[in-house]
Amino acid sequence: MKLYVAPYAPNPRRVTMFIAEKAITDIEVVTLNLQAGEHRTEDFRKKSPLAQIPTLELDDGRCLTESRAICQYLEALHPEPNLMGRDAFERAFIEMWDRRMELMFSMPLMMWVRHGNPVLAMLERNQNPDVAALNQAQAMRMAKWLNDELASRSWIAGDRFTIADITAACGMDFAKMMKWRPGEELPNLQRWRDRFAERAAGQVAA
Ligand SMILES: N[C@@H](CCC(=O)N[C@@H](CS)C(=O)NCC(=O)O)C(=O)O
Repeated sequence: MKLYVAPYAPNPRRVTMFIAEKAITDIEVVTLNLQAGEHRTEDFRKKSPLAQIPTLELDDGRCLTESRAICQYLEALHPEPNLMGRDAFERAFIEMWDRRMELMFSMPLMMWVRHGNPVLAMLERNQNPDVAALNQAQAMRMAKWLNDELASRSWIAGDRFTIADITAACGMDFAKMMKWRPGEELPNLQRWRDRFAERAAGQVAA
């Protein structure tokens, strides 16, 4: 199988962190240059019609996009260590947290960066400072809430590491491009990120 990624791109990193936690070694990683538009070629659109990465290409040529769908596929192929839940309740509980982290935390952080950092103007062609500000405010509200949640547990979805931690960390690390980190203002969130750094997923470069 081949996984298409790009440096600094948070959604592909969600999958490479997932792969690192599972210690999967048989996936070839192919790095695209987004600045050069390598994901927008006619050839690549046959694999990923929306011209997005990550894209996982199976050995028989079938392709999956959407980072969470790719993770779900890999979880089925490599059930241990479990990152997405074992029984009906736990699977739904982890998905609940993962969706919160994706839609209410990482997405606003990413939109803040995409609309607020001039380096990304070639990807986000209609950069809008108001969109950046709205998303920054939403992300900061969520960061504060998450900081309070993490006062009483080690990981986002409970007492063990899951995909929800990976999803949150990808968004958070991308926001370094806006020079944001939780730091002393949000100490529980910072401690969670420091714990994350000690794991296999924490070794995956941005
Ligand atoms: N919902 C998708 C989002 C994928 C996505 O936005 N990928 C970005 C890189 S992080 C991309 O391909 N951007 C290309 C572009 O904006 O032209 C997922 O989770 O995989």
